[in-house]
Amino acid sequence: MAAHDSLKLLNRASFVLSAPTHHGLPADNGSEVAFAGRSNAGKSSALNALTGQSTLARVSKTPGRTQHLVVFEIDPARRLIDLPGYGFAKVPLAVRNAWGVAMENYFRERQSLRGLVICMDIRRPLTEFDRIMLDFCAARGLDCQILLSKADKLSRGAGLNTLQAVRKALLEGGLTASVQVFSAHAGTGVDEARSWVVARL
Ligand SMILES: Nc1nc2c(ncn2[C@@H]2O[C@H](COP(=O)(O)OP(=O)(O)O)[C@@H](O)[C@H]2O)c(=O)[nH]1
Ligand SMILES: [Mg+2]
Repeated sequence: MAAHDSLKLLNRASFVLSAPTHHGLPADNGSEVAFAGRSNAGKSSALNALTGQSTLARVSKTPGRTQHLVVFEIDPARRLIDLPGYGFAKVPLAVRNAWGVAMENYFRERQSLRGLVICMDIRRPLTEFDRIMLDFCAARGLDCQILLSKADKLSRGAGLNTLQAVRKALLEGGLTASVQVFSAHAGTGVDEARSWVVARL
């Protein structure tokens, strides 16, 4: 699909509901792509950039707020799912455990899940929680795209070095996720990420 058509499709996304577990999600048919990331990694900004809607996902300056799965519907058969941010110290341990259980169940049981996008701040990629998400994907053979976000914070050369380092780490870990640089602010990699998402919907 041409870049313009990918944007046109994703631009239709609108908020439907949020739910604490996957049991509250819409019926498990059609296809959906989920978005994960450490709190403050730039996930909401990425969702806004991909959909071409500046206010779709709330861009929060206070990390760790969203503890629900948030559903954006493109049409009755296609959805984007904003997963709760993880790994933020101010979230109580009990909530973090509930997070782990909710995520594991979602990844294990959700038939319509076609791909996962993981946002990682390019200055701090592959945290412990990122690796847990990658393991969930590996466990069910789910396609995964890593966005090395906020790439505008690094020089182009430093960004490309991180890209190579992350690819190498994935290979060494036997993981098959694909990786790209991304900046919601500068628009870097937005077309590439859009086509990855649309190809899985
Ligand atoms: N420099 C820069 N900052 C970003 C970018 N994307 C997000 N941010 C900032 O990072 C912070 C967290 O962004 P947000 O999208 O709310 O992250 P989330 O918690 O993962 O949903 C905000 O202050 C954003 O303005 C980017 O591409 N470049
Ligand atoms: Mg957010």
